[in-house]
Amino acid sequence: MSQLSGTFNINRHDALLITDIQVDFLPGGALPVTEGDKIVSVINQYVSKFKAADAHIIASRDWHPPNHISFKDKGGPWPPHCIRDTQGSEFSSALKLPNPTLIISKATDQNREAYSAFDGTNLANELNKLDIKRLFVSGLATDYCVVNTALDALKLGFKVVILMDATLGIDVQQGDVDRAVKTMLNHGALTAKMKDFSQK
Ligand code: VGL
Ligand code: ZN
Repeated sequence: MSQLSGTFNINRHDALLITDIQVDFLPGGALPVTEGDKIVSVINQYVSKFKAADAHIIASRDWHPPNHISFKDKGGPWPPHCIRDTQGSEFSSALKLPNPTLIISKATDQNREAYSAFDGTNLANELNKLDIKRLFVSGLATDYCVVNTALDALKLGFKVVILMDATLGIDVQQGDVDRAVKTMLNHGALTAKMKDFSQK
């Protein structure tokens, strides 16, 4: 057998974290990530793989109140987006979330920005309850939610693998995404693509 593939064997101590695959972050939405829709089918493939290996599926969502501090009219950097319980905050209809999926809502306080899925949520507790040791991170946006979530996970002692074919970023400044990836690697994250998983 070739050793060139199958680097990662997924098990029940692993979780696939699907970051913010919401209508507003996809083409046509309020804060679209260019080609963000292209990774949704890849994420669906990862979901199948992780399900088959008895691993956990977690989906985060940006879940802002109507006057969130990050919105331009409140002095923040972003157009209004992902306002809770609106169409823009819904998960993409192309995303195939299985049952059960653990849903983590973040940045829910009007006066506080929170890019990390750990910030102000019970994600760390949930991971510990489920005995999850390693997070495979996918979704949007590499240079905001993904990097902040990954760094918090590493700080908390979880292993982190960034799924490079299943994440995309905004690149407000050219190079932001590359810098975010370097930062995650410097803090101990690994990267992987579909070919790095065993085919079983
Ligand atoms: C995000 C910009 C604004 C993210 C959230 O989840 O990456 N980016 N709000
Ligand atoms: Zn936001």
